[in-house]
Amino acid sequence: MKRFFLTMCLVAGLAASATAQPGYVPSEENLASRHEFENARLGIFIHWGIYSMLGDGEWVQQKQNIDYQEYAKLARGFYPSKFDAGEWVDLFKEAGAEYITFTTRHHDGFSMFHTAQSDYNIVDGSPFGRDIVGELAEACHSKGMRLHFYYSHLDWHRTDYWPLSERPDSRSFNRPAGDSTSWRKYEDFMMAQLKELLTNYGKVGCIWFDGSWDRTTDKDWGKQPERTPQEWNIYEQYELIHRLQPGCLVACNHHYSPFPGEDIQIFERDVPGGNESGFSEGQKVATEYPLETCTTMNKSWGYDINDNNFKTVDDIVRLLVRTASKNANLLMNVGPRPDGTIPERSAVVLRQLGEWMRTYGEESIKGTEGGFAAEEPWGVQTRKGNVVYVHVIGESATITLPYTKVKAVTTFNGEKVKYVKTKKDITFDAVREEGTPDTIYKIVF
Ligand code: FHN
Repeated sequence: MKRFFLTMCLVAGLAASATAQPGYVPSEENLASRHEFENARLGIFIHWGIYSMLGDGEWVQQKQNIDYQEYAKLARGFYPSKFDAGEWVDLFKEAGAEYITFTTRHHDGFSMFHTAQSDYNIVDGSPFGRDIVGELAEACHSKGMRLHFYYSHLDWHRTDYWPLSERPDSRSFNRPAGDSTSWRKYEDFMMAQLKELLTNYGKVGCIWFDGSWDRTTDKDWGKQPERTPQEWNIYEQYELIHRLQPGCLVACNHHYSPFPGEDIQIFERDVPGGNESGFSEGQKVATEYPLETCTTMNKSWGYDINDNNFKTVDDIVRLLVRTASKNANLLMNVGPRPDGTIPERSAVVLRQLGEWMRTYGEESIKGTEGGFAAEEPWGVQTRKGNVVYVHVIGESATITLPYTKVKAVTTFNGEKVKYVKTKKDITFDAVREEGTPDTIYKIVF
């Protein structure tokens, strides 16, 4: 009887997971990666490619409607003489980041890694001739930084991609139209590149897809999510990734809830549940997946010489605290210059963030879970073990929280704080100290 009961539970469990993720059950290794990922809480996004030479962001080809062959000539002048993968990784480690997500190939189609699938790549197509992804991988692996790869689904360079986009605003950039076999060729190209990325660079923490919105049968742009994946052969891609590296997480920035086979949910420029960016409308926050919010340090992803709208370290700390309180990682972007250096404003802010992380973030952000309560005007909460961290990032306030069995309320440094206890809650004065982005109190159970 007991065995029958166990079998039924197992069958019911499999059925439930089959409904949620048809054909995909994450491996033990994958679940362990998800767990590691969730503990990280801070990653660095790097948008870097030949577009950085024009200093007008990674969409410059689209913005300025540049002929595809003319744009491709940028590659012949790309020589980032100051690029030093080790220096980058040291800086990102100093900031407190646990992983980096690098644009191996953005929408412009130029591969920042050595690929045998096309000469339009950093080794065969630029005078620099060095495999940037390879050097980053080596630096990451030797310095203990996890490495994630951004990979664009859409492509503004290849002729076998055009005219596959169905967006009304899409452009040919003067490409001749592909023939009827084009799509299959393009799919094969992506599969072969993914295989290279997953076999030539050691352990990969995540493949982070982007750009799938360019080709969809969903003419309402977002109202029929179930129709999107078939357009991109994503299930075959996801299967390949999980087969080659079972621990590699699959992410896709399609702005919907995760599709089967994906391992994390992404929010672009939004704390999960919010929709300030306009990208997150209708995107339900999944409870069964790790979450990630990606955002820019100024307003641009790729290097933009005129964009001085940099966030301050206080802005970033508050954002990090808010994302952590929603169980999400923050993936903070930098857009390196064409010479391979990280813009000073970004580097300075990252170092300041690192100081904050070492003092407060290691304990109250990394390895924490979100708070039990929603965001309040005064701030948010995170928790770890027997401690709830109260982050006062807004106005000082007298706050009442529904906690019982409280042993103590203290400042971050452990000084006792007076509180009033009732049978159902505690109340204390949460004061935000002048000059700090976040004053932290601990509730110890
Ligand atoms: O078009 C891209 C953009 O250039 C950038 O890479 C961001 C990062 O999330 N994603 C796309 C827009 O959704």
